[in-house]
Amino acid sequence: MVPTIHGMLDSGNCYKPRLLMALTDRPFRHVETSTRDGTTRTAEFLAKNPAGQCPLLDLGDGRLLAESNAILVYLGEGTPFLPTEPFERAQMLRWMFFEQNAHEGSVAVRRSLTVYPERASAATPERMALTLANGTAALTVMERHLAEYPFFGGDRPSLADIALYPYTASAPEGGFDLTPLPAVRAWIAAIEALPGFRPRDWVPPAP
Ligand SMILES: N[C@@H](CCC(=O)N[C@@H](CS)C(=O)NCC(=O)O)C(=O)O
Repeated sequence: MVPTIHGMLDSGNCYKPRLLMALTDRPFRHVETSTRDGTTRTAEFLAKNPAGQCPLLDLGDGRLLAESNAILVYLGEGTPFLPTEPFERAQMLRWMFFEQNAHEGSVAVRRSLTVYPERASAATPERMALTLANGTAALTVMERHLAEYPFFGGDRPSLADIALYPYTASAPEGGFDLTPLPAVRAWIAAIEALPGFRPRDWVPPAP
């Protein structure tokens, strides 16, 4: 059965599973589920994910899975993007936790405060300064890692790279300057050169 990914095209979290499916050339359905029009707050959607967030994976047999990085781990099983060697797998998970703890809450949040007019009232000078400082710190951690290693979690791309790519690539939309981060820019180019790579607004043809 072809899985369905409920997601918002403009969201980096929702892009992650779409990108994995594109890179592994597998079919799925995309159902546009936007946080901006209230779709994630309907009773029907809250019954599927009480957190009221997308992405949400629907396997079509009653099983539902929320949290973008958990979805990556499930859909990544058996693909080259999920290392089987225990230490390599743990390193991949380390960077996926980093993405959620240190990166997404600043780099992604500053972008949403910048690009969504409905969030303008939340974009206080203090919040913009804090997300800029924290996001720059997270991007600098990535730069230091990428100065030594080509990817996150091993010598080849893993789910950690797919988790970190969307909001790093769109960081300039949130006012982050990637010019002083050459290793991050080279890594972004390497991800975009992977066979099967698709941009954020890509949706698959109907299966
Ligand atoms: N940790 C979650 C975060 C998901 C998330 O924040 N999704 C946003 C869209 S990018 C959302 O649905 N926001 C609506 C809300 O939180 O009410 C994940 O990685 O899936």
